[in-house]
Amino acid sequence: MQDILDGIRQAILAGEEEDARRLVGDGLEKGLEPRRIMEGAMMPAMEDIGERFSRGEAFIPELIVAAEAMQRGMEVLKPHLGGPERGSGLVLLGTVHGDIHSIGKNLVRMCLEGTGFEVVDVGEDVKTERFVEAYREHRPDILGLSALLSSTMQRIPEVVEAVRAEDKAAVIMVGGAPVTQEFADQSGADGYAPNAFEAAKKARELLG
Ligand code: B12
Repeated sequence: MQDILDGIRQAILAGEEEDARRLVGDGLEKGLEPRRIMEGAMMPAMEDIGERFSRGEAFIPELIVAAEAMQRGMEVLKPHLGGPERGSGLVLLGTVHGDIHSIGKNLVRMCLEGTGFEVVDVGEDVKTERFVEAYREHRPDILGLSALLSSTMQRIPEVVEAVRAEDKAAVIMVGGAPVTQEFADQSGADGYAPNAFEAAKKARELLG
């Protein structure tokens, strides 16, 4: 099994979309748990490429092809993340203004959908006013905010405040690589989760 995990990791790093898709399928067929594929191969690949980028050994085009290979693998994984429950609640989800990172948010969406939540995904680079408008329109049970840059995470408290002005009782969950429990608390959010699996658990917990 380790060879399949290594293969998936290599395929994502090299931006080989077809290999990523095929190997994720092979792993599932051979009985690998979706969570193990995610945490043992796909997420480490993105961490690797991120570290190479920080060291100046990888550049934006490599990040983009790796991200695309990751998305292809995720498409294969998605139907296998499903749980039997339905009707858990509605989550409005988006990445904050100035931030175009989508992979983590999409993964959170998949895990929420897989565990019975309905998700309205407002996309990336979402202005604070747009979050408020969408909140007013959909009246979700939970608002989920994603931020991947230390600069854009500063938008989180702003969105929390604006949405709470619309609805004092809004339940807000936040996440993204630079976001911590401490930052979530300081921002006035109700919940934080470090990854998509924990996000689905946290959403359930927040709704009691
Ligand atoms: C892929 C990538 C890109 C791709 C994004 C493609 C896409 N469609 O998403 C591209 C090439 C476009 C990109 C661009 C940039 N990037 Co970039 N990128 C990454 C990279 C390599 C991986 C991110 C990722 O997808 N991770 C995998 C997912 C699964 O993990 P995740 O996003 O953390 O999400 C998980 C959790 O955080 C959590 N979560 C996420 N959202 C939410 C929401 C809720 C509600 C909850 C509960 C949980 C939760 O669950 C998720 C799933 O488990 C990271 C490095 C890294 N290791 O993170 C850099 C990184 C985030 N990028 C970085 C930078 C600097 C940039 C650029 C500024 C580069 C540039 N000079 O142009 C631009 C910014 C563009 C912009 N305005 O947003 C830096 C950020 C540094 C910082 N702390 O501010 C990083 C850390 C790289 C580095 N080491 O320097 N990037």
